Amino acid sequence: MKITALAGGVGGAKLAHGLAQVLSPEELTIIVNTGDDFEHLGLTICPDLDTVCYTLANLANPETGWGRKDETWNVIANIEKLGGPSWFRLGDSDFATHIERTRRLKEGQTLTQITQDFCKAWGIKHSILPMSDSPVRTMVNTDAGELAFQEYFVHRRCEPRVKGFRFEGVEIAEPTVGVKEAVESADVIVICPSNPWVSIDPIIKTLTPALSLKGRGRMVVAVSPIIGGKAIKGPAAKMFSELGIEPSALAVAKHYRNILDGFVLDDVDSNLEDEIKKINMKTWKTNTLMNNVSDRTRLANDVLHFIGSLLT
Ligand code: FO1
Repeated sequence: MKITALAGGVGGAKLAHGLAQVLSPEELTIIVNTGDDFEHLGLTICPDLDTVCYTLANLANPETGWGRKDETWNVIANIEKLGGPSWFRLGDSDFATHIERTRRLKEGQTLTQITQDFCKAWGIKHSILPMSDSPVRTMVNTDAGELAFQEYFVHRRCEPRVKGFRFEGVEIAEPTVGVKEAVESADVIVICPSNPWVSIDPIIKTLTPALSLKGRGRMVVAVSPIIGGKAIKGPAAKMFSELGIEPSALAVAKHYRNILDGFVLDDVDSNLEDEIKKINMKTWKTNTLMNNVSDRTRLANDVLHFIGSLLT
């Protein structure tokens, strides 16, 4: 069975890592959001792509989920001393990734090629694909005006009230040949527990309408990033509230209602199961918290059991 996972940053990376523990590189491909990418300090930074790669390579910082473990901070400290921008915390080892990626992009290599080479260098066996080689930039419409994603997320700490989102460049961005192949050959698409608005929607909007996530018997299954009305990490719950939707696993299921066959929710949300079933999807309840690597593998196995039950 072939599975293609769609992932954003930290939460998505954890499930992708779990899936990579139990599925071979032939069985699993991971497509990653690049809507969070931005140009900073003259470098192209791809936070979600790097988070997924570092996580699968066991190089990720266990405290933050993003950036590198055992990191040092000399470059950013010296940039700060010189009066440069230091609000986006780039570590010394992480800097090397951005410098080398930017050099290769300027040479004309694609983000897909570069990511493939980096994965090889970091010992990652599974394919990790950026959703597109063309830039797509998530813009957040807020009460403080329209903000580029990292400006909203990191610099302004998600404080402005969200009114909506725009994905700049999405109309012209094409899914890559690898992404098309990964979707078309997949038996199941797994939407990882990432923010639906700013991590998964940019992927879905870039892939469709050129590609249909469903189709030819392909199923789509999502894991809720919201547990007990709260996001495990990040502003997903705050975004739902500010957009006038009560944050819950049910709200996530409704968000994806046109594409989902199955939905994985946390045990603490069992009271929502009947409502979710009413919107025409199968459900699976489990502990969706991923505090360590064995949790990731356990959840991945649970998702695979659920998929197995949907296929029979
Ligand atoms: N997130 C923060 O909250 N503060 C940071 O200073 C920060 C730096 C950073 C550096 C490299 C990287 O790959 C990610 C980084 N992130 C940081 C995380 C990132 O901006 C967000 O988690 C994602 O874009 C949302 O998925």
